[in-house]
Amino acid sequence: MPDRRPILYDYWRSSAAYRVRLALALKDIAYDRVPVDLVAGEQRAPEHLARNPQGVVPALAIDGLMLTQSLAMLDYLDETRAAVPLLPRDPAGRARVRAIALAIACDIHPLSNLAVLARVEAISSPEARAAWNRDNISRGLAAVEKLLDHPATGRFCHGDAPGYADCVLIPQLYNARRWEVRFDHLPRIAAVSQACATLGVIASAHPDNFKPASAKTA
Ligand SMILES: N[C@@H](CCC(=O)N[C@@H](CS)C(=O)NCC(=O)O)C(=O)O
Repeated sequence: MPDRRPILYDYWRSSAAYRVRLALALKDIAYDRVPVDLVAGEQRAPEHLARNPQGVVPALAIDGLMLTQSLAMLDYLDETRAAVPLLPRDPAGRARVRAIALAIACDIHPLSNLAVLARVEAISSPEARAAWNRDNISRGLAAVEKLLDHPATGRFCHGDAPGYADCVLIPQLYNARRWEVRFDHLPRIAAVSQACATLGVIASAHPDNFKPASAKTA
């Protein structure tokens, strides 16, 4: 059994880090948290680049390893901590759940990254940046809604317990609200969001719980 608590290098508003906070919470894994202030540029400091050469959060120190990439962390946690499985047991179910997660993590989220949005603004305007990001999130969530139109969807993305895909969807919905992108017209996503909102374990990972007193943003 591992003898040291994992350390999550985290930023309160990072949706990639929020995925890992959710997975740790669902699996009831105690961990320590080290904030990396993305607004202050701490992700590009040498000490963080030594943890994550991509200069992003999260990074997870666990079992003597330093993991990068949030979905790799979810997989590692599921493979090494069997209690409360995040992924279904059957290959077809796992493929489905990973497809939902990847549709968000690979196809929606990267276009909303801080560095990408800053570049969009630099070559256009703050208004164009917001419109472009809102359009990206809206179109991406509409596709996820179609993926959820499936018999395996239950109260949550896959069945009646929260798991891997919910760990990725919930942070993306946080981002959607932040950018005033509505999803109440997407009934399956709205239902999963409501089901998640009833669970204290999911609420425990919410960014507001980790917002530093110094944060200027709402
Ligand atoms: N695919 C990566 C994405 C990580 C990522 O993009 N993190 C963002 C926050 S959500 C970040 O640290 N951005 C810093 C920057 O753009 O400078 C993962 O899932 O871990």
